[in-house]
Amino acid sequence: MDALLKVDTGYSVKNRKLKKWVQEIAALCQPSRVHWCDGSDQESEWLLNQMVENGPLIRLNPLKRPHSFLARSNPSDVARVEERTFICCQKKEDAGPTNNWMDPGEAKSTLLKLFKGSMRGRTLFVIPFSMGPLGSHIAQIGVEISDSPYVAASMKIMTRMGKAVVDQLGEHDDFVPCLHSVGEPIISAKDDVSWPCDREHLYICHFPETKEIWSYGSGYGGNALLGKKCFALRIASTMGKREGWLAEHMLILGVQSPEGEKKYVAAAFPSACGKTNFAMLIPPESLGGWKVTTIGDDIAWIKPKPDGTLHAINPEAGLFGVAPGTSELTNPNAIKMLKKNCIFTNVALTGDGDVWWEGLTERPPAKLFDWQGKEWKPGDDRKAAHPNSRFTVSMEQCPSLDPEWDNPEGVPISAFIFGGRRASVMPLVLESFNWVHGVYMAATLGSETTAAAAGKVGEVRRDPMAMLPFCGYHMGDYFAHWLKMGTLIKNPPHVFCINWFRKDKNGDFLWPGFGENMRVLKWIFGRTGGTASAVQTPIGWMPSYEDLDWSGIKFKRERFNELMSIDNELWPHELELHGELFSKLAGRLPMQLELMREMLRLSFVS
Ligand code: O2Y
Ligand code: MN
Repeated sequence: MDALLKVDTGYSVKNRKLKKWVQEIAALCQPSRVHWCDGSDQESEWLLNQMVENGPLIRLNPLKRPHSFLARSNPSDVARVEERTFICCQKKEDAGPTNNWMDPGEAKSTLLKLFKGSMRGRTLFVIPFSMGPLGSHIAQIGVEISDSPYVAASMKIMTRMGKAVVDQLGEHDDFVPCLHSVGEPIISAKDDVSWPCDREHLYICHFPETKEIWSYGSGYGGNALLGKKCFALRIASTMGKREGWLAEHMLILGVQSPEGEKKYVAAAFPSACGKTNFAMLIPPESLGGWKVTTIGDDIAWIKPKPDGTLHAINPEAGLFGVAPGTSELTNPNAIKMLKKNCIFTNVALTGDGDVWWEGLTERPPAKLFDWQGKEWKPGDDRKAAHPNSRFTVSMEQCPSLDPEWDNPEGVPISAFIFGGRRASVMPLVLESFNWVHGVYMAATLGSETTAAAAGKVGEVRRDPMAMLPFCGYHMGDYFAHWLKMGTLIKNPPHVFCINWFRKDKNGDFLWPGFGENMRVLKWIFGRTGGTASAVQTPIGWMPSYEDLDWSGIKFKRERFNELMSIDNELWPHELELHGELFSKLAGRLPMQLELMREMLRLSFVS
């Protein structure tokens, strides 16, 4: 390594593979300094202070929002970029038709040219992190190299990060190297900008066969915090397939009955369908003492135990939640969680140094600075906060945090819930007939696109298991893996589909949602214990009006019937659409799913 390069280890690193990799990357990227993150609070202060001094952070008013910060990104670097996300495996067909593919050799030679000298003038941060409780048999270790202090500070919140991870790794070779550069070297002092990025050469590349991640050009969220979508979903899903476990885009929550019986469920919803709200649900008091506790809001790693049960951990240690729409009404626990120690990104700034976003209050403050720092007033024809603006906050600040959230053994899963946003067709709740049918329901999950998502508004996008952008291999093989998992477990969890978003003919939502979702969760809880009744329909088991607990609200039977109705004309069309997804996967689609579609189709033939 260059003798002039300042290396700030601060602690001893024995791992030869890790040291060698860091040296090679430093030689390639040519940073001015190398800093090995220790994960301490002092280090975090140092990172945050330097970002307040040089951008991109603004310190918020400590009286309003203690120890919290606002980051403003480059206006072109505001979200995950699916078009520039690649699975780089040897054979294109192993990535499947739902992923972008690049040949690994070609990806590396393209990216090596970009990484060469990409960190000039910057500090290279070595960020050791554990996905999952340190030392858990379900957890995995990664090391991210990044030239972004925003990434280093965020990884401290989002993962278990620092020296303890290097100690845990010892001399083992088993870590996932995650290389990241924002791609904007500082050649002379005037070149530095507060949010560097290189949108013209954006690549988020995953190498599942060698378990590596290379990300270039973006400093935002899922593109840059590589422990999250890149490792914990895309790479981990391929590891799970090889090793017999599941890496899923699922929240995990605990449900406790008034009698003290506790169960855990894992739920998958596509992005922007209210996962964080559901993970922190506050049950209505009228239901009499039900409690919901939170293990995680986005990702679950799920492994079979020798006794045939499935146990899950949340591999993350923080939330990177979407701000717009989060309010005292929709998610009071999140509002409490955000009172201090947060990094907000691309929300609006109030005149008195606090944050605001659409939906936080019924009426916006009279004067704001929008997410780009421009003056903004109510009635202006643009949003004050970016629709994908975010908060980064530690799980430990969650008021509904489950006492088992950090248990290295994970928690036992009694039910899987899959949900999309559907104005019609899908009833409020549905239980599968069996595991294969459950996998079918999950595989054909669809959701209508919103303004924030890709596609025309209202178009149904098939999002199998809510994993469309996150499965690191062929979707047909992924379905086969789910089917196989059912055979490895003694009592597979019950599988449910939910839809909070069904509308009436006037376009109004039929279901109140939020805390009232507890009524559905209570039925699901009862079904897993064999205490709740259901009626059989052509598409699964459903509650009758009497099977849901209506204490404390007036919800008319006719409205319930509309919410649960199965339209004999829409369903055959829906099954045709499932067929469109399946034909894309032809050749690798498990036969059981095609047979299940045929069986469902026949039940609608009169
Ligand atoms: O746009 C981004 O980079 C964030 S995307 C995200 C963040 C947290 C949880 N889920 C998601 C998602 O897209 O599913
Ligand atoms: Mn997500």
